[in-house]
Amino acid sequence: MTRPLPERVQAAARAMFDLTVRPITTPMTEAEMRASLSDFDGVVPTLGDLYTPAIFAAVPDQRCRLLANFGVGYNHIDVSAAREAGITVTNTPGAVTDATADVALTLMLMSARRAGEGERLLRAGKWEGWHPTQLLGLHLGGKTVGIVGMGRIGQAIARRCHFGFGMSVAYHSRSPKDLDFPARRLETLEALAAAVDVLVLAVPGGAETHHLINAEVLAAMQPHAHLVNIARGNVVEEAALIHALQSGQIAGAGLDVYEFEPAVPEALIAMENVVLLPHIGTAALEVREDMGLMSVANLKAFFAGETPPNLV
Ligand code: 8YV
Repeated sequence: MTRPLPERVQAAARAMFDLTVRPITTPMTEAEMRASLSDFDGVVPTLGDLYTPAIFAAVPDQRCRLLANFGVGYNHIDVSAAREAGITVTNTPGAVTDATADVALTLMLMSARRAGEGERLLRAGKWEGWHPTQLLGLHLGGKTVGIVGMGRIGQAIARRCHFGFGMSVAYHSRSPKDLDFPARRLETLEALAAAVDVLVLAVPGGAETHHLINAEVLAAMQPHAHLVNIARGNVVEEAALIHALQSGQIAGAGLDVYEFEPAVPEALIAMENVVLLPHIGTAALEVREDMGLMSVANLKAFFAGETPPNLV
């Protein structure tokens, strides 16, 4: 395990394997990445552990046969290079869905209703008391949410918006989806951006979605609209987002992920109309336990000679 995972997860792994837990919380260094491939049969890596083609190439006779990623997103692993090296990759879908959707709603509400700004005002001792036109935000009820990427997490967000807030749902995805709630699919990202009050990003990270939200898409959004990102930071061209916020092209943003995480631009920190969370999409003990136990189940099946349940 490349980071300390919850005790229940470590215990489950220890019951079946000779377990080594790397005791620190930062991503592995390149030397550690190489050692992970040469010294272990299976690895449970996670966000920030960059398995690039160069890392696989540097360890030609690797011992590792499985990367059982902790997390649904695996854009830090070059899966085709892993495959070429004869290494299987698995992930943890399902376990993360509801918790991540909840954080999308947290960001939607915080951004639209100016919650961060209000809390900062109060904590700074600057609240002079209620009045009828103070901190007026955007009411979400009856508005339109646009979901970019209608996979498991996108659908969980859409359901919360439709059933919980009476919002209309529009989306853009590569292929039409068979959905159990009403939703309108728009052919282009620009058309979706122009049609909605809140645009929420729920696509996987990786080369295909890098800078999907660029200056053109942001320019298509309405000036009262908000952008929410719970996916991966580099789905958004951060410099273009800063420009769109500074110039009033959009009203606000709620972010859980950043292009150069954990670095967060000072320009974003300086703006009142931006909600900044430190990648807490799945940060609840039971969720992290479920994710970890899923990784362990993948390891167990793989080393029993079976097809792991969550093959990438
Ligand atoms: C994880 C996530 O906590 O599952 C994912 O892909 O983004 C988060 O919920 C973290 O990234 C570890 O993978």
